[in-house]
Amino acid sequence: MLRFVTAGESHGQALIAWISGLPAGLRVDLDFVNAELHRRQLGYGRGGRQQIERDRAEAISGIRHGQTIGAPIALRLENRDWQNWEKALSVEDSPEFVDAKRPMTAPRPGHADLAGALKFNFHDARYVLERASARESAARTAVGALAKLLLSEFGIRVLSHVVAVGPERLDREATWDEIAAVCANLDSPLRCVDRATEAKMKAAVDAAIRAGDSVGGLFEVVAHGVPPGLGTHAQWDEKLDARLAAAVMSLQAVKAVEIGSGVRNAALPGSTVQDEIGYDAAARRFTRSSNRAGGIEGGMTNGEDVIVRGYLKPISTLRQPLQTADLETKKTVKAAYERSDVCVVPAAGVAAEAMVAFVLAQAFLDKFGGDSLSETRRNFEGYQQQLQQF
Ligand code: EPS
Repeated sequence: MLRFVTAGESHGQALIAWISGLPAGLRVDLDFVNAELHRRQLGYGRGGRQQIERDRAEAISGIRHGQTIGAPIALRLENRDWQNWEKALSVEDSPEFVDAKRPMTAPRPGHADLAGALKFNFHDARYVLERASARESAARTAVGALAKLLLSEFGIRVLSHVVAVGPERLDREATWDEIAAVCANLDSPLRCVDRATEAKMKAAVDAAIRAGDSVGGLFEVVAHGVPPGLGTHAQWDEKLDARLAAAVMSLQAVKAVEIGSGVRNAALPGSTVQDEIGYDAAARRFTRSSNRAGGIEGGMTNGEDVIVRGYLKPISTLRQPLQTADLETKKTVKAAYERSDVCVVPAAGVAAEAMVAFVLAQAFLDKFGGDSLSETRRNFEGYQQQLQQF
């Protein structure tokens, strides 16, 4: 069973990811993992933190001589900012550090601050916000890179692009080649496939910066080369669309998830939203005239690209803060402001690629199994033959 958990606080010593269930014999290129971490750090509208961090994953178990060994993998990502927080967040309750604490008692509307303070009975939201921070998505990105390495052994790639920032929106579909090209271009400010739209998106970020505000948006994750038959229609909690939605929804600031053009389809006649079926005799495969289903029908992949969209609320840390109530005095005050991002849509897209890749890798191993990669490959090839002979 493929699974992972993470540990770590935004300004603590490090982020940790623990991954179990990858087959033995998978080549692990840590440069690829680190390149993914770098991609997550990019994007126009990020805060000062990304100038401090140089995210890199160190493997401390489960990978030997460049490959997985069938043992749990632990990854460690150092927080460079820790050196500025060692006293404020010291592990020991040392009296000499009492004054160094940085309590936060003015909860930001929209952040985990108030709900977490009530739940854990803290009159200081510091511990809550430290763990709730989207910094945690760096650990997930490292996990997702391992999932991508597994998937790429079978010709599956997972990438993303930005469809909307604030009110500015790409008004057409992007092709796989366009998405691959914009992902390869690390200088692209917002990873949008259309230059003119991207310029408008950038202006929307600038306007938010000027106003002390923040902007949300929409990213689209696309998995290319996915075979039909991952996931199942048989049980609610095994349906692949449900698992993908939960995985992407679990990312910080994501408030809605869409598969394919699900949201738009709801308003259209049934005859106009399905993807008609054909057959390519030469390639011996079924074809589709469109992909509005986002590659999933009945909770199973259908052989088309898997398309998952995530809608991000504008992040809740505002330089012009909203009204809140102090956790101690209960008096009306302005919400706390800490250094923050103004726009995180491209970064969230990279973290969402990781989540989609992980869920697809899970579904892939559910179907093909294998304790070693060669065993997984045998099972996969047998299925490919079955599809060819169908
Ligand atoms: C983040 C690091 C954090 C935040 C952001 C995500 O760094 P810091 O709080 O030190 O500036 O920029 O987290 C949030 C948006 C949030 O609301 O907590 C990162 O590495 O992605």
